[in-house]
Amino acid sequence: YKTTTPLLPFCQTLKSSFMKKVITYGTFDLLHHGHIRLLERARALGDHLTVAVSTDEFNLGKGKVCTYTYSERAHILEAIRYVDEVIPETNWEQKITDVKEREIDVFVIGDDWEGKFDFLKEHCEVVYLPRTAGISTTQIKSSLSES
Ligand code: C2G
Repeated sequence: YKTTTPLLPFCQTLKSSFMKKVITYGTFDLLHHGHIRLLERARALGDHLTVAVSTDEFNLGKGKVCTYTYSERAHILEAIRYVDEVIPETNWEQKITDVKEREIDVFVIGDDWEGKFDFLKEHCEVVYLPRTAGISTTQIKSSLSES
């Protein structure tokens, strides 16, 4: 028999209510294995990973001038198996709204930010992961400029 109410949306709603959703924020310029290890570990904390990528304008506020534009950085992140969704990070205030509206269970970021986002603890788990030593976008830029 043909069901009148399509099952797919129901299954998606059901799935989304049981999925453990993770979010992280960052610039992710000149993507390197430190970023990939962060994304891999973040994704492993749940069933779905959203990455909020800093826009070019927001990066200027962080004192960062990116090599890749926002759309290039977003496109690269969308190609990573650990990333399920990419959204823009446009300001410092959006995290609580993002966590609430997207029903996020875990906020993850590298421990260079240790303690900086503890205000999110009343809304979700907050996990600071050890950074990968010996690699950074800044180091990549300087080694390229020396060569
Ligand atoms: N990272 C890492 N190991 C590295 C370099 C980066 O684990 N060697 C992590 C950072 O800790 C961060 C993520 O990779 O969790 C992205 O790093 P950046 O692009 O430098 O992000 P950042 O400028 O710290 O932006 O609102 C939060 C900010 O947007 C974070």
